[in-house]
Amino acid sequence: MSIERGRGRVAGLPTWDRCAVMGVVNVTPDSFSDGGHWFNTTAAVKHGLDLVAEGADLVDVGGESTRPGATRVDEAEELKRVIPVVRGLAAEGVTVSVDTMRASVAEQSLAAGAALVNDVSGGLADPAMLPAVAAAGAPFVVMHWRGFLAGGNVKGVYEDVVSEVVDELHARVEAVIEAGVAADRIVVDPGLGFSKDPEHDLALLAHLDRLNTLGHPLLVAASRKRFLGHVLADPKGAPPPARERDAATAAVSAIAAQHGAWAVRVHEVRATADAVRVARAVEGARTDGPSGTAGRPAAEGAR
Ligand code: PMM
Repeated sequence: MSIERGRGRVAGLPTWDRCAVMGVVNVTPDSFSDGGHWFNTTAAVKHGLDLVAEGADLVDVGGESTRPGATRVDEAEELKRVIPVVRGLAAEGVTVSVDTMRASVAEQSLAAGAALVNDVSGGLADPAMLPAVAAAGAPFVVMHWRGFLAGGNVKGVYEDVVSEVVDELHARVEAVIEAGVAADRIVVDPGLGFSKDPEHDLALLAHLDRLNTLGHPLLVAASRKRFLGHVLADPKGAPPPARERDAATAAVSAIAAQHGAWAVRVHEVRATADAVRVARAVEGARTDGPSGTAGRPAAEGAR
């Protein structure tokens, strides 16, 4: 049970000797798991600082829900939600990531102190995104994405989900590099729940080693997602509500950390902060030498 190729470092970000914890602040009225609770600047900044106090290494700020069926917010509204929160957290010394599909939001967030751009579309939703990220020299999360999910999870047809996600992410990473983003600033993410059914998400988690062959630090974002509701469903098949999926989320965090994930993105930080520390301690107790390639430069070695 070694930590396979993975983890690595992301140029332009701090380094951690274990899987990092990315806490989520959704400044939205409708995000599926925590929407509505942090929908004002002061409360959102306070929530971000609380997540840091609980052990978050980075805080991911988003102003647009990406849940299936959600309608897009307009640009002005997204900017109004996100920028003051990014600025407030960055001013407190927090490493801030901005969760956006819009180049303008990414650019203004970077100017306001964000350190990382997290785009669930991997640069596909806005043609100006990759040039903006490249020009800023910012680290960039490339998530596996098959398009907007208007009308539901309509594009989740796979013959071999793991191979297809790995291949599609590989192609996307090539395009991102081609657009001028430095390879050592690229993080990859399988996009759990995006155009994926529970069995797809579980297959991807069962094969994090295959995702690590992409040669980029890996972000795993399982927090409170539908597949966990499916796993935890009662005998009648009723899933627990999103807020009752945090212990299951922490279990995924431990699995991800053990398999070399660079970071996990979670709404409830405390349990995951413990999980990644336990995974690190167990790794440190190995007697057969250093495991895997934790700490190796990102993007070393192609698939
Ligand atoms: N999932 C959501 C939002 N942002 N970012 C990345 N990189 N990966 C994800 O899987 C992801 C994301 C949706 O979850 P939320 O609305 O509960 O934050």
